[in-house]
Amino acid sequence: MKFEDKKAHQVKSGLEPLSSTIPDASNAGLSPSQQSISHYPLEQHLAEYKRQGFTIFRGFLPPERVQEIRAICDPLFDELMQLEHHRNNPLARDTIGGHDGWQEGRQTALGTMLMDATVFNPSGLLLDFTEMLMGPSVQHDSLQVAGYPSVPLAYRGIGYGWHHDGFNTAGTTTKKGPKAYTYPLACNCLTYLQDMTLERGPFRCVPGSHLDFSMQVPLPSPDNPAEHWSVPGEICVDGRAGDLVVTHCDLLHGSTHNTAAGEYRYFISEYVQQAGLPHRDNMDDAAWAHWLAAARQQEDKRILRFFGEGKDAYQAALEESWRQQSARSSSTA
Ligand SMILES: O=C(O)CCC(=O)C(=O)O
Repeated sequence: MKFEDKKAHQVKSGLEPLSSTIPDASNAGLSPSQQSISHYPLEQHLAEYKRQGFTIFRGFLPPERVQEIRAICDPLFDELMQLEHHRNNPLARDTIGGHDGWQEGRQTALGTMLMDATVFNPSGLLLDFTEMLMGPSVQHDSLQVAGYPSVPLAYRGIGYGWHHDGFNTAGTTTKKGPKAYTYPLACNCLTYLQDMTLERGPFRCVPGSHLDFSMQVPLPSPDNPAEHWSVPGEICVDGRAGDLVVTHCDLLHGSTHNTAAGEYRYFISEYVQQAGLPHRDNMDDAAWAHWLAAARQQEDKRILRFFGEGKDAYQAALEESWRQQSARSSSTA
């Protein structure tokens, strides 16, 4: 199939406001700063997340914060896009931070700003919600900002880059068919920095694919090259500037090409995982060293745990329960 014919496989329903599938409910239980972000309680976000494999928190970042971040990222991505590998592949995205770290000069300040905007957001939502998803022991894995260059208009509305995220179970079995809900070992907290119109390239996913082992990443073929994938059941998510989308690592998801002329497509990715798993970022990164130092001083177990330190009551209780279980099984052996 030629690229032109592929357009017939684009998402038919366009941008679907997924949050409207959740009935209105009292936002009792949310703190005042959380209430300005969500109109329903965290339990309902959790129910939505379990059903769909993701949930959206509208207006997680205020517009001035979004602008501040974009004003810093624009020149940084201008420089990155000059690099040789972009000349050879003008469709490719690039990232700042993540496994390369935030140590380098002016990027450290950006890393601090992004950590402040997301994990240390005044609403506290990111930590509260990821703890709800994975139990109270969550830790940082990787923080980065991804930027996608604008590509020719012929790519408008075309999805690509389908994948499951790190620590998914989908890639570790040959099973097909329904899968019971299991809590994520990791989840991506994606904060969008633009209104994700079809031109700018909305987040794409197959809702419910985290509950189905049949939902595998489509393989590229000469008829279906990697940059033009489309997947049955896919939808576009109508993310707006400042919205936070939290995904399950088993959700099949991807991107849409950015065809907004002269604009980068951006998002912040804060990848959060179960404490104790191998993590990609350096926990001592200069960009968040002051939070770690303050947590050590104040013996703030939650933040110490988030940065990979600190044995607390929760871990001690797990170890005690493990000890009791092993004692029981050896006495019955
Ligand atoms: O491009 C997007 O909107 C999603 C990004 C993504 O899938 C990822 O960073 O894992």
